[in-house]
Amino acid sequence: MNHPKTKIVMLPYTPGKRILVTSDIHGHPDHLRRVLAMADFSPDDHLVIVGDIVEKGPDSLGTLRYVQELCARGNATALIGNVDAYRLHMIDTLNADNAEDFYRYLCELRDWCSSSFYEEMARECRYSLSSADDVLAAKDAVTSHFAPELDFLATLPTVLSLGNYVFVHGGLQNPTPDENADCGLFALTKYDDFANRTPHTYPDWVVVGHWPVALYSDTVQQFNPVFHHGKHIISIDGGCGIKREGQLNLLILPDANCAPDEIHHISYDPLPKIRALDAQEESTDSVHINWVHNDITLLSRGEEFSDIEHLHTGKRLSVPTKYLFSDTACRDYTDRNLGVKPGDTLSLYRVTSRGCIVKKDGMMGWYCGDYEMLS
Ligand SMILES: [Mn+2]
Repeated sequence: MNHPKTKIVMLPYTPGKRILVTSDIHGHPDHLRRVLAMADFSPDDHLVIVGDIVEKGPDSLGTLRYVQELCARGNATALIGNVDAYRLHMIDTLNADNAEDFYRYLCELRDWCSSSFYEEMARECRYSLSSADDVLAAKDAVTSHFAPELDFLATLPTVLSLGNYVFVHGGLQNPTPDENADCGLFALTKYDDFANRTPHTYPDWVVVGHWPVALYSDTVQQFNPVFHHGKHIISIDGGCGIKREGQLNLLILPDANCAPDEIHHISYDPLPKIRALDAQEESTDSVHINWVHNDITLLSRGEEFSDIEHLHTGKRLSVPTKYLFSDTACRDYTDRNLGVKPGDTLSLYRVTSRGCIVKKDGMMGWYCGDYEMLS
């Protein structure tokens, strides 16, 4: 198997050609098909897939094959993500000493999303995996049968420069693409919290995935692309596969030299849709408990709701008891009431005795009025 290395590529600018950009598909080929159909993706467009193609979803192999097919048509470029690169590394270095750890990891993915990239490949080679020995026994068959797919993944570029934009999964360590040629692959693909941590304002706008956009706010829980104007960064990871309420985002650039304010986006999530029948006022103040700051003190535990204090903001609030990981940590939650008009379409996430937790135009929150199901 090829070892993925940092690779910087450039594509020529074609005036008037739309550039569609997505990232972090994580084993959800149907999400990708849906957003491309919504955008009327055609041979006249160029699609950029900004890494993390496999894992954390139900169909990694199907996603990889679909991405290969799109790239083979000549109007798509896929970049490697940290999860893609790390999975290749794990498969390549799988041996008797680490097979137990590898098997434990596959079991975690089975619990989380019922599948994993390695298990899907092993299954196609007629291996079922119920122990570390099984994992090891499948390795030769998997790596030889899937050599074309694994090589495709391993040889994907890391950074793409196109018109006024640069694309990379995690972030750029240095201002211009070429100055990153000597950076290690993981320095560019696993740049956590890039928009906060980088000291640079980039000469060309940098489009990244990797760090779910929802992590950028302590007040609102939202999944749409975020434009960091001060640093010239666009973060697009809508949390597909990582957050159950997440979405796959697709940026649409009318042209690779367009201004950032000409970019728009569409997104897809599979949540059921409802039509609101009542109006609701939007909160003026809200908190977003997110994964980076999810420490809490449990004040009182109830059957459906529990009272907590969120340590990062000091705010006391009531959360669904199911959201508590433990007495000291809570999953992602917002107490925001969304502004809703009768007739608005909402994605329905959770129904409670106090109202529904929904998403409207990428923003999560409560809706407590009446509604009808649309799907
Ligand atoms: Mn990633």
